[in-house]
Amino acid sequence: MSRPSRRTLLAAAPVAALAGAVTQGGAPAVMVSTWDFGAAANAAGWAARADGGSALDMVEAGGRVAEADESNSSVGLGGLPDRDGRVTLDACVMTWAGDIGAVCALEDIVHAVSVARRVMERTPHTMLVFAVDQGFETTNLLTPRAEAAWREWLKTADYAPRINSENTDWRSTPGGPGNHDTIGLLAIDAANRMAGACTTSGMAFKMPGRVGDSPLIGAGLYVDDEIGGATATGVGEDIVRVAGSHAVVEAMRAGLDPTAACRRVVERLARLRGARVAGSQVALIALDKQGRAGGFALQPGFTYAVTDATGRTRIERAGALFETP
Ligand code: SD4
Repeated sequence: MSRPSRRTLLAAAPVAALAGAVTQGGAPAVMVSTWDFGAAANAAGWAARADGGSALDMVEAGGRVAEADESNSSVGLGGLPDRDGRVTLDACVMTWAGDIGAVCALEDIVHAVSVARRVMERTPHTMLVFAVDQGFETTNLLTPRAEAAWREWLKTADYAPRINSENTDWRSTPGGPGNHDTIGLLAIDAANRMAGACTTSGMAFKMPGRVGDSPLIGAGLYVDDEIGGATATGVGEDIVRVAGSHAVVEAMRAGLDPTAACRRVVERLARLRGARVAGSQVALIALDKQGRAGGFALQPGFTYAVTDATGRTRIERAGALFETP
């Protein structure tokens, strides 16, 4: 079967005019995170801020909420396993000062974001592939629900349809429970410093050892305290190709607002990969130092949670490249 050319693909998938423009509205944001379930994460982050916590404390607190949420099948406890039935987590953090920490393929520890922070604060390195023995409690991350989903998957053991099946979930219920995904968080503290975090169990039924974008600074997360930050969710292989989060921050540095910056990077990916991204989701969110939040995705249905300094949270629906206007 012949593949449509890039030109055909882009012509067939018109860009929604001004999609995402609404995401610039509202009071200045102090915290933004991916998906509707980011609202609960933002509430924890906002509480950390109110307690005098730093931007790093805010994103860690938020990430931990998603990691502890068993119903979220892409983060922490309850995450869907690799094809051998092992749940492995990837996470990273980045601060206003350019301090970074990351962990990949972490097993048996729920709070990968805290391990990433520990790597940053207590080791001379920025990324570790094995868990650090620093007193983190160990837990079996494979919940009965995730195990059942894995056993069901084993019946076909076909990886590609799993990506499409995620797509089916968010196409059928945009913003609904099927949308649970990696969480990326960006926050500004009371001292006007920014930090970010990203935490995930990665793509369901991935090959053992596979690492996506989420623990990679520049791909799943990037923060520049002069400009703002960005974080990503979706098919990590595609996010890495364009160093997605760093590219968004650089687009903001060049003068684009957060939504336009995210959109520019999604468009770049579509030009680069053409039909090969037609069935994938890639979504980016950004927060600039003026407190403007924005986001943009390849596919419709992506939402993100934006919280202002008063603690008020709104859910924004991102514009998408493959959205029918
Ligand atoms: C990854 N971006 O590992 C992450 C996971 C994700 O839907 O967003 N999954 O590629």
